[in-house]
Amino acid sequence: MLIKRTRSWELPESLVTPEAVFLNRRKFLVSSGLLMATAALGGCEESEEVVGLAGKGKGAGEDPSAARYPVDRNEAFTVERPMTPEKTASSYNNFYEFGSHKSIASAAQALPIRPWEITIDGEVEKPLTFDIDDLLARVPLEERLYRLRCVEAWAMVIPWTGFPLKALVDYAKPTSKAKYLRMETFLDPAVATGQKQSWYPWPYVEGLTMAEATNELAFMVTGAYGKPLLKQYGAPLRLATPWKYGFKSVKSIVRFSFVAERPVSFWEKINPNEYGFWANVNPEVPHPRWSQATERLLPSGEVYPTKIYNGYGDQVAGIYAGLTDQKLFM
Ligand SMILES: Nc1nc2c(c(=O)[nH]1)N[C@H]1C(S)=C(S)[C@@H](COP(=O)(O)O)O[C@H]1N2
Ligand SMILES: [Mo]
Repeated sequence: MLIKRTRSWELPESLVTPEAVFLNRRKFLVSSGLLMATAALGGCEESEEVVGLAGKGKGAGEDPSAARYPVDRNEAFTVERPMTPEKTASSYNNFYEFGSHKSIASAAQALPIRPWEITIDGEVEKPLTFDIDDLLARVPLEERLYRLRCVEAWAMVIPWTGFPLKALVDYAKPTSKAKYLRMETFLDPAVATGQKQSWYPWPYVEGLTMAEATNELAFMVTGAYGKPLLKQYGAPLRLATPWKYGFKSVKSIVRFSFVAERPVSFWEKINPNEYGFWANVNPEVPHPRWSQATERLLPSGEVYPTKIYNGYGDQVAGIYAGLTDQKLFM
């Protein structure tokens, strides 16, 4: 099916509010009969397919937030290294829900990312549940170039789109009892076959202290490479904490819980001797089974010395002053 589009909803960001983008897009769908077709099909997955036929292409086109991308880069967050090609970043992933190897991108396409409800609960003034598109329609987005350093000693440089996690914390209104933020990935073994492996403690859980969660570097990611997040990156919402090993950057989040007790994360449950709560990058603290002194930048494999806090010490070292009794680097 070929559809001629007027593209009135693709006006530059500066000329329209996000809400107007959505309304115009809806109008477009009605006038072309697509919305009725979608309604008749009755499901979100079908509507993704219908929109995909309108020519946006796989990945970007199926996502109702596509019209918000690309956004301006915040040049305050940049990296003195070459950006990883999109082809590499989108085909070499850790996402154990879809397999314990790096080639999970095609398996991850089974994840339905609409509707996507997010719950905020625990020590907050009022628990909330909202839809990802309600959030995306309201929150200002920016692009940041961030390092990504996996505990396995490979590294990338990725242009993430998103917003500071602090904005979500402020919106949630945590009480004074909240000491940690616990984040949880979806649980759906029917689509994520890795979750059928019952020896893993599903769902994937990660946590930050409130000081970490409200640090300017802690970033909620909604997109990458100028497009809505592809499923393999953890669509529609994942974390980026670039001063920590990559496993802290939990994917496909459905729940944010403000809690008094330190959460035990997925990898910490599996092997507390190798993966701790803090997981800050440090060249001088080896993993029990390998050195962290250097890292391989993908795809070239070029070897660079690892930097303390992955090069972000100026922004985050202050968080850890006084925490001398903690294993901050594992
Ligand atoms: N839910 C979930 N989140 C996850 C993982 C995972 O397996 N499941 N892997 C982590 C690890 S080890 C890394 S290095 C990064 C990888 O992110 P990327 O695939 O976007 O590069 O995601 C992290 N977040
Ligand atoms: Mo990782």
